[in-house]
Amino acid sequence: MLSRSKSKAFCEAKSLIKTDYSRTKLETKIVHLGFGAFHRAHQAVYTDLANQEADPSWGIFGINLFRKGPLTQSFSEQDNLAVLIEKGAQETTKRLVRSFTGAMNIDDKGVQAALDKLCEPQVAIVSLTVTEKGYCLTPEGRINGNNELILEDLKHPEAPRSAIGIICEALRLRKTLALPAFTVMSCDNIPENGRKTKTAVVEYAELIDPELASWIAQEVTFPSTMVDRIVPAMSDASFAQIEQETGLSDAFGLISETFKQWVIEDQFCSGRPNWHLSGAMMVDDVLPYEEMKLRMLNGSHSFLAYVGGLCGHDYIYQCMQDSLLKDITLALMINEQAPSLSSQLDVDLKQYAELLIARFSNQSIKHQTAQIAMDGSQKLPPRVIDSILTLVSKPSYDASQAPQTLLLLLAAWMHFIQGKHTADFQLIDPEATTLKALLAVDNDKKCASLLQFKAVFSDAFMAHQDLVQQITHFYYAIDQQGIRAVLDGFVTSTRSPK
Ligand code: NAI
Ligand code: CS2
Repeated sequence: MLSRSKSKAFCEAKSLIKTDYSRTKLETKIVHLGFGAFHRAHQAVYTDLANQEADPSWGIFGINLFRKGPLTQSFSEQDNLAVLIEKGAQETTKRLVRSFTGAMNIDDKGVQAALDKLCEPQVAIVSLTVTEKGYCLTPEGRINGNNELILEDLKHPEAPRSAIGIICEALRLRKTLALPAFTVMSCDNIPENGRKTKTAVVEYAELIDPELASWIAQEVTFPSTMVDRIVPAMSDASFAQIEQETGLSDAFGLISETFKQWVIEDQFCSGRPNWHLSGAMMVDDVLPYEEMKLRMLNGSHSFLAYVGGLCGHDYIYQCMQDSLLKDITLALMINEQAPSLSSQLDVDLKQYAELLIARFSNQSIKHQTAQIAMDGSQKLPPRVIDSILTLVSKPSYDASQAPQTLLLLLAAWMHFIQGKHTADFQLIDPEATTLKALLAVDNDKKCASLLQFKAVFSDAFMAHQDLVQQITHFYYAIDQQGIRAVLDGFVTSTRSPK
């Protein structure tokens, strides 16, 4: 039942900026898998603003694959409206996001309800923010036939649990029903996210029905995207802040930074919203943007999560108040990540790095280092290992120029996952069992043992003995002297940014 008073309060709240197109025109043309914080503060906003400019029919229905709770009912009770507060260093914008048509948890409603939604004829796009692990890929970017969810889905593909299995089954049903295909658009922080999603879906389909796999390969488009906006997980304090700043209580409310960026490969087999009118860049090749953002922004985030976390910083903005960490982070971006980028964009990378430091310094954004530290096994290869391997493969590389900060990051991660820096540590990583098994050795063997973890330390990486020695050196330096002493000595050997 729709609670009129709640949606009325949302619509009448004077403090909120609102689009004013008629929501009766909204149709569920986008189904989003992974109805988490990021999607609701990023793609949903671009879609809301695009609807305002032209063709307000692009509604989004959100589906959570693994989350229990009264979501479906409580979201509809507020007429599928949500508050978003955008905070810059000085300025604040409070908006109402109006582009949703509904939402559900599969754990509450069952997978058939999700498949029914995906098979509505007008659905044109299925987008995803299911975290890196949600794609069930091997480190080489192929479908992981040993992944628990994939193994289960292959036993009964008509009742899938993985995002890949659900997309494939929905496409199979649409093919059978002679409905048009939909575009599958990943919005996760994965390099070449479109190409990788296509590989996952097509390779999974091949295991079930090779003819379906060919149909998908021909009919479905998988655009790559670069997505950017810092949207921390909500806490009791941030929900209370929304209530205090707007007078509205919203279990779906969010606080994000003001900055947002979206670069999209323009390949949509069944149409798309007018995102180009709401600030998204439609391009032929997203890879240079993805690489720049993943290595410079996300790589620095991971550095701050592990090194900052070991230093005792709970939030990213606190890391930026630590002038040594801030200087090293800027040097990491300019001296190590920027030279690792494979193609040049018309972007001043020094200015880009400085903008990132300013964004990280925003004290209104309570982004926990512990949140970014999660799932390191998935995040380190594209953010750190790929950069290192690019740098060492350059003809001009000599071992005296090893990317020290990236190697320190890896050594810090090896300590971080042991949790000695904090009382209530929980290792959150899809590879936690393997990592814990590798750590179940005597203290003096832990470093060598973790270096056998192939998902991060690939054969290509381990072939560089100088890198392995440097990580080992940093590992023992942190062990014996503590992270602070290592950082103090470290800055003198870091070239200052040019
Ligand atoms: P969140 O925790 O609010 O939501 C995560 C969503 O992923 C939930 O719906 C959850 O049910 C789903 N999920 C988790 N594991 C899954 C699996 N194995 N299979 C299918 N679904 C799964 O997180 P948030 O903030 O929405 O971030 C999600 C992703 O969005 C990130 O991992 C990242 O790739 C991307 N992103 C996030 C940004 C941020 O600042 N929060 C910014 C840029 C990208
Ligand atoms: C972060 C990202 O959680 C993480 O790993 O690095 O979610 C980061 O906040 C976004 O990519 C910013 O766009």
